[in-house]
Amino acid sequence: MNQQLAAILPLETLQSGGAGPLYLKLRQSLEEAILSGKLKQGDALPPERDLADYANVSRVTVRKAVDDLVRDGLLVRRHGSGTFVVRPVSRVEQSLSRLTSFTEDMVRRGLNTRAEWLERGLFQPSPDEMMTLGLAAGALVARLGRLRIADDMPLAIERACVSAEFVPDPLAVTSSLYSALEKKNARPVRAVQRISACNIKEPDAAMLGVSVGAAGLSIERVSYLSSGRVVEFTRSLYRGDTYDFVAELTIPEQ
Ligand code: 16G
Repeated sequence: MNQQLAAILPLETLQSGGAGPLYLKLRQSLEEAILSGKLKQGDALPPERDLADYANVSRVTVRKAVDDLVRDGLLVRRHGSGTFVVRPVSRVEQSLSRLTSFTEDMVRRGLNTRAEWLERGLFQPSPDEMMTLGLAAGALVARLGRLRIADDMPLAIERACVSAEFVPDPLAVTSSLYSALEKKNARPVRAVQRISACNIKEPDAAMLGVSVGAAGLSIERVSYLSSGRVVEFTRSLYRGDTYDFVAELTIPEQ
């Protein structure tokens, strides 16, 4: 364990720097290890006890350094499983005036996307889905729930519902929902989006790799075909530390 720790936190760095609180030195060394990639996204931090023994400091000092890094979003504590490294994120700017898909947005930024499927199939619609999608009695709804990941960073959890008429075989949707809709001539041309602030709870926090209570954006998008018919009703949860939604404002014509 000591050899492993020495590779991550060289003792010289920890002991250098003259006076100053011990926890700050430890915090700095840990931060350096994360930013330089010695500790990678998803890596578990060695147990507090081992860190305290290795650095010859008290466990209270270790806890204080770790608390600081959790607060700054570089580490996340998972109940019962330990403390893990979160890669520092560069924020994504998302225009609020263009109706684009997640895949298109990420491709434009040169990021690779993938999804972990949480739900994908045809279901009896809930009263909410029936009303929003304007489904006739007996019609089915396709539900597509995904954890959306860009360059290995989980960014959002999206749960889309679409009438089965437009997505009759949800298992055939392997990447972009919008390109699947396009093939059916049902790509939306207009959408209304509602964004509200929230604190991310479990199990979503674990999936997104953030601390419980971290800031999130809860988004509902209702998208329409040119005929005025609703084609998509999607509820998403975005990480608050990765997204800036940007809207262009103009003076209304007199
Ligand atoms: C975006 C939309 C979501 C849509 C998805 C399609 C927001 C908040 N949400 O993530 O409503 O279903 O794109 O993406 O922008 P896809 O074509 O890559 O599956």
